[in-house]
Amino acid sequence: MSYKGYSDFRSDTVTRPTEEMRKAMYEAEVGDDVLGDDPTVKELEELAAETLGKEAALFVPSGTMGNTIAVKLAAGEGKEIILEEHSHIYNYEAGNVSRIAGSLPRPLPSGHGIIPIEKIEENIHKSLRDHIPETKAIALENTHNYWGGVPIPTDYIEKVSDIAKKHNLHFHLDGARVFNAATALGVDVKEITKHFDSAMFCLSKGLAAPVGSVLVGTKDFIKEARIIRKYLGGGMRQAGIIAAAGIVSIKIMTKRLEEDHKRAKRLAEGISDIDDIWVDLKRVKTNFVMIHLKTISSFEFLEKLKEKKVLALPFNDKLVRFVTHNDIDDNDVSRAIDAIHSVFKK
Ligand code: TLP
Repeated sequence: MSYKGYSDFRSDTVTRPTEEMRKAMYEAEVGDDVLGDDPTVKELEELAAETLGKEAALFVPSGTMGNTIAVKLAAGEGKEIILEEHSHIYNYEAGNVSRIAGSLPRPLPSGHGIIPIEKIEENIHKSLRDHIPETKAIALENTHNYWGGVPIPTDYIEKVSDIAKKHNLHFHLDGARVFNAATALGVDVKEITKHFDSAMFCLSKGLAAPVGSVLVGTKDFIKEARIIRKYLGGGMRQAGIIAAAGIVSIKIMTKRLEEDHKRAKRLAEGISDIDDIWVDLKRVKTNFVMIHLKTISSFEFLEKLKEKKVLALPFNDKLVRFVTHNDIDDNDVSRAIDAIHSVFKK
């Protein structure tokens, strides 16, 4: 289902709203949500809280805002939060972890998103003296973007949760694509989120809504989060118009993600015989395909693909990401496989 003639694999954020979403948006009952009057936003928040098994939820304009609010509440000014070194919160959220939340990130190396448990425990700092910032929170990312959309197994999450409980730390999930993780792991999303104190997920990624993310947690946590959203400028008025699309995302779009995962697998397998690139097939478990280029730069590769009407995203000079989503069909995958083969044809 190419758009303007392009098969767009840059991200699952490029999706256009579905027909059901457009209809729901058109018909949405709305009110001023800053005054607490929008019934559609309330419905979305209740649905999100129930789906993720938490007491309450807050509709926010972006995943970045959801994570920023969570870090500010979970760690806060002058306190540490343990993160994976390639996490989105640490690397790709404009420095908000310190700029806005005022916290000190403690980035730890991992094997494909899994920080060794003992490394986490070693890095928990108690404020023994005035000059040592105390650790207050741990965050995980699931699926993990940088590591190729890999799902983080629930038994590992449980172990980290035990450590968080033992040391009285807040445990936050950057679950921008947590429904992809649940689909890949074959579990209800609650089996993932039940281990966390708070979680953020995006409606505007694989779930195809035009705007928005949701932060979930306890009633008290969300009450505080609402105040921070307001002073960050995230209070939205007749937001039911966009929340209506988010309801469709949760009710319908969460059920179709396996399709995206199968297409990603097909794409990866379809190019795995090309000598000039390397794809780690065993890590293609959700909707991402990471292509390591051996012989040309990402820039050169992407220019050539663009001529064939295929778009993808450079991660670095030799690494390119392809993401499947609701606006990518089997023809787009075939076109991408052919285009990639044609780039390296001898
Ligand atoms: N990720 C985007 C870009 O930032 C790269 C993408 O195309 O993948 N957490 C994770 C794990 C994310 O991948 C993203 C967005 C966010 C948070 C932030 O969400 P938004 O863009 O809504 O602020």
